[in-house]
Amino acid sequence: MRGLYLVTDRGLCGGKPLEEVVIGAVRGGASFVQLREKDVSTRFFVEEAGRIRKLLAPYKVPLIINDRVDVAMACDAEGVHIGQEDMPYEMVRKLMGQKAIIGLSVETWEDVEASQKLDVSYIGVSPVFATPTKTDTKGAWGLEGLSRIKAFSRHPLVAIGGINESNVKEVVKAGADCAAVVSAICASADPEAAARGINEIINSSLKER
Ligand code: TZP
Ligand code: MG
Repeated sequence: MRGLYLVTDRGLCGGKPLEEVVIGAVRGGASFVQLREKDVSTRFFVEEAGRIRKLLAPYKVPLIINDRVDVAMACDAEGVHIGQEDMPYEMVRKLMGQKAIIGLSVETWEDVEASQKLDVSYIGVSPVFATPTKTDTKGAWGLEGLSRIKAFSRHPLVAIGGINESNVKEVVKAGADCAAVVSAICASADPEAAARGINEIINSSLKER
């Protein structure tokens, strides 16, 4: 897991269709797309996931579904992202199979320690910086917390929370393998240009590391 990781938020897309934002982000260089839906029906979610999976297939970009293992399985998504209160990792692995990408959010040091016993595909360091996009979080890790996790963890790190073009270099330098971004792409008038700008910084910073 390396590079730019788009997490969607339809509420932040303004008038733009979500599909347009996703395609723009991928053309701009996003390597992973997580479909995150909090307020849609299951029917809508599975239909949308199926459409986005088809959209991503020619680009070979994996689709990761937030929270919902059933939706991921129903639309044959490559992965699922779970939080500490979602279905436990072992159950998700059993349902999704060995090849699936399974990401787990870590919000406390105890979460980081516990994750070392699990064969997750990555841990989501959440949030690195406080962000209005998600406010039900437990305090921000900051760059210091991220470095501390990098030194300790055997898993790839996906950093999320308040990341944009102005700070992504520091985030990668502190240890993120992937930077996950919501508003800096979804709320941009030009998601492709926004993704390209951030992705170029991620790639150059990874090379310098
Ligand atoms: N999980 C932790 S922070 C966050 C999520 C989904 C939102 C990040 O949004 P933004 O707009 O990139 O700060
Ligand atoms: Mg969740």
